[in-house]
Amino acid sequence: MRLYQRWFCYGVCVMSLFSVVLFYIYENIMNNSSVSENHVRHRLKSRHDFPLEPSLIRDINMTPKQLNDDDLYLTGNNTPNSDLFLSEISVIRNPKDQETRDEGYRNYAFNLLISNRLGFHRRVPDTRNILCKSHTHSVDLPSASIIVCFYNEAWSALLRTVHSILDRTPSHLVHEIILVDDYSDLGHLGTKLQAYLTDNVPQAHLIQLSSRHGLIRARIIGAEHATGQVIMFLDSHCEVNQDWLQPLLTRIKEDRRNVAIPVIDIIDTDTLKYEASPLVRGGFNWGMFFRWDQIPANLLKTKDDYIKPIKSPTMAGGLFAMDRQYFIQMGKYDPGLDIWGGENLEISFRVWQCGGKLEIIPCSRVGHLFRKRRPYGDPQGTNTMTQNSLRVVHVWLDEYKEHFFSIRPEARHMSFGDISERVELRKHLQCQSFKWYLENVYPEQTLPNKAGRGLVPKGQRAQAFIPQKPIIKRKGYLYQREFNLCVVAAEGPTTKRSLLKLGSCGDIGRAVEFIWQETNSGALQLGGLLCLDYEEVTRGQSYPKLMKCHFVGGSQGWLWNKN
Ligand code: LR7
Ligand code: MN
Repeated sequence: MRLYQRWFCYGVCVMSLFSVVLFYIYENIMNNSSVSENHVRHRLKSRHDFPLEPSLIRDINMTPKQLNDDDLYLTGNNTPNSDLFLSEISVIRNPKDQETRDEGYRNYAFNLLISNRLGFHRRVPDTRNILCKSHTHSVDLPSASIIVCFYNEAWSALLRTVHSILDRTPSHLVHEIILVDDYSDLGHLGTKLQAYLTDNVPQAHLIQLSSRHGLIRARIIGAEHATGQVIMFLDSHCEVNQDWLQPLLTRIKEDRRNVAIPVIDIIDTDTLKYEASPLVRGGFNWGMFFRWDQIPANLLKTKDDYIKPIKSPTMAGGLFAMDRQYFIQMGKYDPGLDIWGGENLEISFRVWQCGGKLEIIPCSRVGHLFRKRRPYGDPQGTNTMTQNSLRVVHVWLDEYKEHFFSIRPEARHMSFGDISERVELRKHLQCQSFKWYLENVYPEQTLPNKAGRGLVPKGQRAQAFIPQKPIIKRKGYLYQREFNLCVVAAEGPTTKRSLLKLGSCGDIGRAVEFIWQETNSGALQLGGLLCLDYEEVTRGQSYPKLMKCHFVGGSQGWLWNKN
């Protein structure tokens, strides 16, 4: 009996090794299969011979339509989003490059040298869940007026936003692009921009405001000029992803009271790398700051739950689609909100309390440059965020505004202007109480502790989702005893997108890079570095790969199968 068991075990081991070998053979065949793919790959290689000149880079980015295999174009080593490519185009070759880079950080808070060298067109990785990729969209969708407000935005970032829309949106869905210049004082945004748009982007209207309005009133003005059935707001440093608009429009067509929000991917301010964000939703803290929350586990049970609309208590603010008439009927924005901040929570509370819904649409993804500081102030030098928050709490929070004051006692006696019209609007729309909102929309929200400490974040800037601190449940090797092999990273534990293989376990007891940590979110983290992720997809075939950890489950949540 024992002998039988042993032979059985050998059999299983040999079979599994065999399948690993088969898997690699398959990979190799896939990588060398068709003549056209080889041709593309060869061409890419020869065209990317280093050092790269900016003109050449733009040329590469201008020609994606000639390529047959999108995925190949996007997953190679020298694609416009690869580490290698981005580090090559970050090279400073002369004092002028250095100047561009410094000026960029000073005026725009990101790496302008890379942004300029990327040009107006770049392919970005398709970060959608694989289930989204087979969706077909109705041909009969409302078209959108896409509204982009900007103040002193970098030329290349602004025009990459515009061109990404044109490059990746079916043209019949772009009713118009409305650019609202909020009284910028940078030379390139005046007549030069108008001339560029006239020649190259006939769908665009440029509205130049004659004084600084701040992003909220600028958006109201943009929306008042719009004539499309839907309005879609974007920040002026975004890159939209594949089929981003259709899922948003679909949801609004289903019910005009749905306010549809894309997943906001991250464009890194230093490298300009486009990276997928994990699926999270919007919340807030009692200091009236927006924050990202994990999605409650009971909403993400099946595979399909990851692509269905997800109700979100709040929105980050900058990127959303709304039926235009509904936007007007719901009171647009509070025009008393100045320059920056607070309008995101205001519109979130208002929509929920007055009969609408905020939904994050996982199949729609848009990249946003998350800056570490805001590179502009407001003309009066006041703190608009606090004043704006005061207007929001006084109109929408009822008795819960005391929680805000317990954290911000100094705000209690600050002025916030006349809010009577907004109070009237709330009555007119017959909106629910804030208590109703907390109980029905955001039951996960907790009330501040008595001391009220620790709830006001240090900065007031928009942030990408900050990964949770993992709790490690256990650590160990993934060990194959008979052959003394371990599950290891095929390309090493520090290489992003590395696949796995069975390999040497190294120096057992010492080699940290062979140790897997299992966390409370179900993550499997190798060597304390990258996590096993199944979202990344190559040409229709999906294998788990090592990716940056986010510790929110989803594509990095693993279960043990006892068998
Ligand atoms: O006075 C101004 N006039 C403007 O037109 C100030 C800004 N703007 C423009 C600006 O050029 C940009 O296009 O308004 C847009 C937003 O300003 P950012 O990019 O400085 O804001 P942000 O990305 O730091 O801030 C987030 O929160 C803001 C609160 O008022 C707005 O809602 C932003 O749109 C919002 N951005 C996002 O939601 C993107 C995801 C960020 C997160 C989390
Ligand atoms: Mn922004």
